[in-house]
Amino acid sequence: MSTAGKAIKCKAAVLWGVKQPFSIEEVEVAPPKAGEVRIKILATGICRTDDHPVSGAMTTKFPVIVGHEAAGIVESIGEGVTTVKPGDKVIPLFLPQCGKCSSCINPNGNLCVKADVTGKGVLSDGTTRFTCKGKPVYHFMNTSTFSEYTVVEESSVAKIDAAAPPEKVCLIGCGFSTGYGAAVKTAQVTPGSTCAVFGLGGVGLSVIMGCKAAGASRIIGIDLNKDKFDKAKSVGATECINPKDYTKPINEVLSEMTNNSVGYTFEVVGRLETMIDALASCHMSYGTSVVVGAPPSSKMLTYDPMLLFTGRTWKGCVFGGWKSKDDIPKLVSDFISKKFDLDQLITHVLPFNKVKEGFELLYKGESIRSVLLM
Ligand code: PAD
Ligand code: ZN
Ligand code: ZN
Repeated sequence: MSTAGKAIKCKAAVLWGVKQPFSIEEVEVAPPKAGEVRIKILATGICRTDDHPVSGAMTTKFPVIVGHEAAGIVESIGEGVTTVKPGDKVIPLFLPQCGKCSSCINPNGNLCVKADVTGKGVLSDGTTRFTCKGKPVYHFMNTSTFSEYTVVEESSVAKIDAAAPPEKVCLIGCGFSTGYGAAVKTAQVTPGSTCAVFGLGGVGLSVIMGCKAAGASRIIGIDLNKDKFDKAKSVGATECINPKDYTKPINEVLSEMTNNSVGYTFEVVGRLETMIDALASCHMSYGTSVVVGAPPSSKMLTYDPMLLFTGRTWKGCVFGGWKSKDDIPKLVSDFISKKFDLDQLITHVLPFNKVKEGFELLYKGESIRSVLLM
């Protein structure tokens, strides 16, 4: 029996407040309104950004359904939707691409005005499509994929190759593309260059994969957890260091290690201190540093402007600089044609109801990416 046009009751991981545990609840998912798409989620990865509403690092309305790195199948569409149809395999886009705003129109922009950067938690008409125990439940980053069904706007969904394995390509919805794009698109790492990557989680390892693909000859991984080093080396790091092993500032350590030749640095932790460390670690005259880690909400940072005056370039990117709706289908095709490997990033595969265990693995530093199967 078709579910189109009707509310669907299904399981979702609901967060009722800051520092509360995920609670698997029965939720009601309303049918998509005009311009919206209801998706049956098949697989969803756990990204550090999903923890930010839990820890309070990111402002969100509660109750909320987080999750933003997923793959699924279109269940039904609202009036006027033309770019996807029921049965299409898709990736929800936490960074939408409306195609009309100034970022979307400019070839170098990607931060679409439709992105929910302030944590509004509602769709364009100001309401939510989820209810639980009679209360509205808010959306997260236009996606809310920790649910068997979700509703997104047409600008927040990309059709992908039907042959793509959802339990792998879900990573293209965030972590992989964010890191890989930061290297190949935002920094535009050049062949033969030296790169340093601060933070060796799923996103940092994807930066390393991007640096390698761009032909960097030296890629130095930096993390406080040395258990991350083997994996970093297997995806392309040429060496790894732990700042705790040195008394000198890390920029001096890197400068000595490389005869002062670090062309590109990437902050993939999300801490103010490492943002400055990464900036100071790239070459004073020709270096480029990219902020990839999500900055903590409402925190300011002070730095010596001499770091920029001398010639460094300081950049940031959301979703690796990709235009989501255009570029995700291409990245999925590149994965299918084996241009990169996602298996290295997936350390755990768990059933959806083990979402809490998935986060425990992230907190203990034991996982790179855990993928939840619905
Ligand atoms: P993760 O928690 O799996 O990895 C972070 C790594 O940083 C861990 O290995 C830590 O041990 C390491 N670390 C912690 N403190 C330090 C330190 N002081 N020095 C060096 N290493 C340290 O996270 P992730 O890889 O899923 O995400 C990384 C960041 O990227 C995080 O802030 C997340 O919110 C952000 C992100 N941004 C975007 C975007 O579009 N810009 C997308 C996805 C994720
Ligand atoms: Zn993410
Ligand atoms: Zn736009």
